[in-house]
Amino acid sequence: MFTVPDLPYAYNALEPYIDEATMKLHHDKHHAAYVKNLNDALSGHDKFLEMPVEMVVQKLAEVPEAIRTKVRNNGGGHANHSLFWQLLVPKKDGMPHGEVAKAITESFGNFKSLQEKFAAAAMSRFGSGWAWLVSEQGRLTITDTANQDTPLMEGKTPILGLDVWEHAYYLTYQNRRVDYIAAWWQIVNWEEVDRRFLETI
Ligand code: MN3
Repeated sequence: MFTVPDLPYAYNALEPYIDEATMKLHHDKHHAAYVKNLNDALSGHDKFLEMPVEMVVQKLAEVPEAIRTKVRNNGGGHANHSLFWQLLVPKKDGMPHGEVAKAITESFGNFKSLQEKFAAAAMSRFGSGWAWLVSEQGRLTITDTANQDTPLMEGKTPILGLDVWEHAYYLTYQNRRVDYIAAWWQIVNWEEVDRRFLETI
């Protein structure tokens, strides 16, 4: 059985960048629904219920076809949101540091260039999905996925991800996804990004 992890901070800790009502809805309703639907879909499939969700989404080909789409959508939703909460932190300096900061300079020239390319991916994702920073043995690339798909499904390791479903930002930012993206940079947990980056090299 899968469970919704607690947030590592208070619901209002990310204000004014992400508001308390959005965090409550997003964590307690949206994320909880993915977990419930995943458990329902995998009921009786103990092999998958005992795996970490990150492994389930890497083994979709082994999931019975009748439930595969449900597991893809809801397993992806659970994996993505579990990661997303950890990648946020009450505002610090908003700058990458550590080894990942060096890798950003190597891969993109500078942090601003990464931000521009990442925002372009997040803005061009039509409808619902995610933008990602992926590390392949230390080489950083930007990608985006539809719905609740994750780079894990392609054997890649996401070290930073941004939820661009409207439920992630609509209460504060309405249709202004670009403003949400700009605000989100202020609360990225770069220590956690660096920790995940170090595991890929
Ligand atoms: Mn979401």
